[in-house]
Order: sequence, then structure tokens, then C-alpha cells
Amino acid sequence: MMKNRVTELLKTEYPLIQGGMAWVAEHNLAAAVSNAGGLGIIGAASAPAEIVREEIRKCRELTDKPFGVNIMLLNPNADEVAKIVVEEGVKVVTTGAGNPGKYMEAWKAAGVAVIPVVASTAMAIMMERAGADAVVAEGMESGGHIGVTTSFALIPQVADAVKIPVIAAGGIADGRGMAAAFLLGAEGIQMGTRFVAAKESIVHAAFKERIIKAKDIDSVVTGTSTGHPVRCLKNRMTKEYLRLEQEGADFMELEKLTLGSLKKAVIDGDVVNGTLMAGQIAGLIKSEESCADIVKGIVNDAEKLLGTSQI
Ligand code: TUI
Repeated sequence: MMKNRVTELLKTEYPLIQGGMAWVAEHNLAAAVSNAGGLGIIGAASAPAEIVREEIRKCRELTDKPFGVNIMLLNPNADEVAKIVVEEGVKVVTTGAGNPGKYMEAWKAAGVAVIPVVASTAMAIMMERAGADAVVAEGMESGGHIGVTTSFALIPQVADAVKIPVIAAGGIADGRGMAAAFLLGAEGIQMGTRFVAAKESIVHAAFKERIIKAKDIDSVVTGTSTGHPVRCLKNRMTKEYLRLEQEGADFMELEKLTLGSLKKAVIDGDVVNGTLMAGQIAGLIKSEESCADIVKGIVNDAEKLLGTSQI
């Protein structure tokens, strides 16, 4: 059941990917998602390349299932990480926050499945032409760095614009969301926020509690003025950030407020000054569950809603 072009590409049981979240998507979470039948992802984020190599090796000790690596293209180490995934025999790469065109040839030659995360039809078409095997179409409901289009509008437009499979992301945290994404033309889903609050997630308990207690309107977008819009849960940091932005503060002044602030939230549990990256769907998440329960629950519910013949 649930076999389609995405499971064929990823060599997973289910067409469900975990987002490559900075600080959050480390080897324990990635292995747990892969062991649950999805595709776990190690988020290289801004980590030094050799740390990414270690994370890949640690993940391999915890699972014999496939997993992937996400390369965040604003990372100054991206070139080096791009080589390491090939050296370590990683079979799936997702990319975020930019255009991975320059790496495509080397990855394809090494048999890596390349899945860029895109926030527009133009980027999806460009990636298909460059040889991408699938795209993740990510709506602005997502946490972290986002585009401007909602999932409801983006997914069907990307699905019509390209022939390669589309994996939907942004605002999905249950079986209804997965089923809806499939009806909009997606053949897989990527989830981030739900996995931030998972049992196997190393995220500090105070951050998980903010997600579990979050309401629908509890996120804001900072950084629109700097060209790096980031969705996160409201706190003292976002209040101060948005105030400074409104006053026309320059990039450096705003940077001071967020330097190291994601680590503060994820590792130290500083929910006051940290950046609590999370999607709008946080309000739907009510408890901390294991990745196995999350994945099986979502897939079962989606199958019931869609009727197994559709997937
Ligand atoms: O990349 C993400 N989400 C992220 S990356 C991140 S780390 C970060 N922290 C602070 C500021 C900036 C980054 C936290 N969350 N999602 C995938 C994604 N990719 N969303 C939007 C895009 C995107 C944006 C522009 C993809 C391509 C793109 O193209 C730009 C171009 O080169 O034309």
C-alpha cells in the first residue's frame, strides 16, 4: 500500500519525508523516521562539513533503511557538504533556500536522487530542467525560511507545471493534510513541525511545549525586510525584531538579535530569546509522540480518506 513514484524513488515504505531542519534534524530523529518507514533527513544547515559526515555515519549505525541529507544553500560550507554526501554514499539529497543547479551534475553522476525544495512554479520548472528527480513544493505555512505562496495555491500549480513527482510541504501534520495534498496533485509529503515535537527529537522540552500549546495564530514572519523571511512562534525576540524592522533597522542590527538564536531555542530551551522556528500547523499538534506512531497514524488516516486505490 502507498506505493507510488515517490516510494520508488526514495526506496521507502511510505511517501513521507522529514524536513531537514537546522539543529533539529540530527541522526537520532532521522533514523527514527527512517525506521518508521518514512525518509529521515539529516539537516546539514550551517554545520561544518565534517560534522555532517559524522552525523551520516551515526545515522547508519541506527538504521539500515534509507535516509537523506538536506543541504541549506546559504551555508558557506555547502560545496564541501555536497561532496561529502557523495563520498558517504547518501542516496537522497534535498536542498533549501536557493538554487542547487551547480551540484546537480555531480550528484546525478553518483546516482543521488536530487529533490530541491521550491516555493514557486518557476523554480520547480528550472529544477526539473536541471535534472531534479522530484521537488518539494513548500507553502508559506511552513516554519523557517519561506516563500510567499500558500500550500493550497502552490501544490496544484507546481503539480501542473512539472512532470516529476511533487512532494507537498507546509501546513501538513495529520492524515487529512496528507490526503488533501494528494488530492491537490502531490505524490508525497514532507513534515517538519510535527517531528520537532516527536519523542525521538532532541529539541529541548520547553520548545516542544510551546509547539504543543501553540494556537493557529501563534506564529509570525520575521526578516521580510532583509529578504530572509523566517516563520517562528511569537516571543520576546520576535516582538523586538518586528519592532526594529518597523523602525527601519538595518540588516546588521537585526542580525544581532538572531545570531545563535536557533541553537538557543533548540538546545538551551530559551523560549524567550530563542528563534522558535515552527509552522502554522503547530496549533494542531497536541502531544509528544514517537515517530513510528506519527508516521503510521498519518499514513493510515490518509489511506482511509483517499481509499487505497488512489494512492
Ligand atoms: O530552506 C527552507 N527552510 C529553512 S532554511 C533555514 S536556515 C535560515 N535561517 C535564517 C535565514 C535563512 C535561512 C530555516 N528554514 N525551506 C526550503 C525553502 N527553500 N523555502 C524557500 C526556499 C527557496 C527560496 C528561494 C528555494 C529557492 C529559492 O530560490 C532563490 C533563487 O536562487 O532564486
